Amino acid sequence: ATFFPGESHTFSEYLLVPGYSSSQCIPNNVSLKTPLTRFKRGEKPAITLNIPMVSAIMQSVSGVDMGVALATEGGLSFIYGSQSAESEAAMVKAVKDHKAGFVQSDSTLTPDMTMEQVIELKEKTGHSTMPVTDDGTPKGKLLGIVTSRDYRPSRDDHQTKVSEFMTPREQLIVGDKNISLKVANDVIWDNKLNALPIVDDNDHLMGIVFRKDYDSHKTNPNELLDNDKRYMVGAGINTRDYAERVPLLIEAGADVLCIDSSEGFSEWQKRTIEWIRANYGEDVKVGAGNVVDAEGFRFLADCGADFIKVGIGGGSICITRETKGIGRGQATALIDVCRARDEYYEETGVYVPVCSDGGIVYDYHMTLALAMGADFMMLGRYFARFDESPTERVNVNGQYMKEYWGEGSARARNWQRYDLGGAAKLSFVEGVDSYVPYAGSLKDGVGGTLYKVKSTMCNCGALSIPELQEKARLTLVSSTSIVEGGAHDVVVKDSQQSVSYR
Ligand code: MZP
Repeated sequence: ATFFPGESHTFSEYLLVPGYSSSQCIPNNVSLKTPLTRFKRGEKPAITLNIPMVSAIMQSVSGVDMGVALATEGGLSFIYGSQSAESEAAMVKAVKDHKAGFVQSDSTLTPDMTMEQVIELKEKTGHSTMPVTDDGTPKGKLLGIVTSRDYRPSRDDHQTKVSEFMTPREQLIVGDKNISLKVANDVIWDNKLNALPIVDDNDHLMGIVFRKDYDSHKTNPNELLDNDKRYMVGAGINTRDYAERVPLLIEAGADVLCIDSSEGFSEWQKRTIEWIRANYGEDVKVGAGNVVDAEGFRFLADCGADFIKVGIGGGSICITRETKGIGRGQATALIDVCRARDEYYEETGVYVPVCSDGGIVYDYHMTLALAMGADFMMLGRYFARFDESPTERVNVNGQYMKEYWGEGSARARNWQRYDLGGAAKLSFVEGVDSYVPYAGSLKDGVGGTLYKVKSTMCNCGALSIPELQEKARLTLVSSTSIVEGGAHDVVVKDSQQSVSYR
């Protein structure tokens, strides 16, 4: 056997030691731009992210709403692959087709449609808010809106008619089409709705402005309705059905793919990448993983992976280490792999971005991951807490929670992620089904987190991620000093305080 020297550590065992900050080091001057895909020295990556965050390839995290909301903030979602290739492709297409503030023509309803039909349409289009017009087309007269709250009712009666649960538009429309969002916001938020319909002088539906599009209360809705930018989106694939799945995802408009596997140092991943290269050359971008050491990184880099994910057993819902005894402390794994990435770059002139996947608990863990060399992070638990994750918000003992389950849990039954060949089935579980505290909108959550990341970068004298990686000074901490790091030897008045400060 080979014994790795030293122990493997987690993020919580490290701290950053501040460096010199000049007067230029203010959060507003910090850029979080980062490469997503491999590039040669002197060239630019084909895909860059504006923020170093991608959402996990999981049923309970990455659907259409997450894809749109995260892309809006400058990150990227990987739509989950543990569904049929057709429904995954439909989700990819829905994100690509989603225009800020605009309603797709196939998402309109008529008042006499049944709940069952609404749900069917929702599954096809992935939209969480749908307008109801008198003739079912966007040209028709707008009668109301059906929101995701309406078509996820606990009532079983799927034969209920749309007219019985739609929100009448009279409650929503304010003035003519030049209404300001300030007024609209008040109306929408009072009604706890996420969308505002805009009609023309003849009462024809022009589109819908979604809550996540309200950048400022002064935004004129018309600006959002002329907007034709397309969102970037990724999609998970597995090492079994790629020959059928990849073409559908590419056709649907996926910008990048990622092989979703708990253990990526395998011939299966090599075969998958080879198939993609043979059929699409370098045009289709594909990430691979997960690995936890230099050897695994080099193997996937040589196979041609566009980025490589690091992390085994550190995910919040993961019990792989307990079940199989494999894995490595996330910080140590990341440091080892990033060193290998830098050596590979020196040697070959090819930079292969590294993604730290799983185990981010506090916002400061993100700054640590970037300082240790990660180009971006994949997050599951973090995003599952927001409105935009595809799961139910439930009240558990008086506290709002969102459901969050692992891809290796009995609930997800994603056997392909853990597949080692042989009979196709989930032999034992490697993940749990859980709740995470509800945390409001993605926009607010991500904004707060990244402000902290930028502030810490300033404390380290860094205005960009590469600069942080170069300048960061890290120290391991003893278990006693971890205790010292929290509030201690005082009686905290409000126990929620320490939680909200993180
Ligand atoms: P976290 O952000 O919740 O800590 O971790 C998310 C990551 O855990 C995912 O991106 C994936 O790599 C991993 N994951 C997903 N499902 C399981 C499981 O059921 C898992 N064991 O480990």
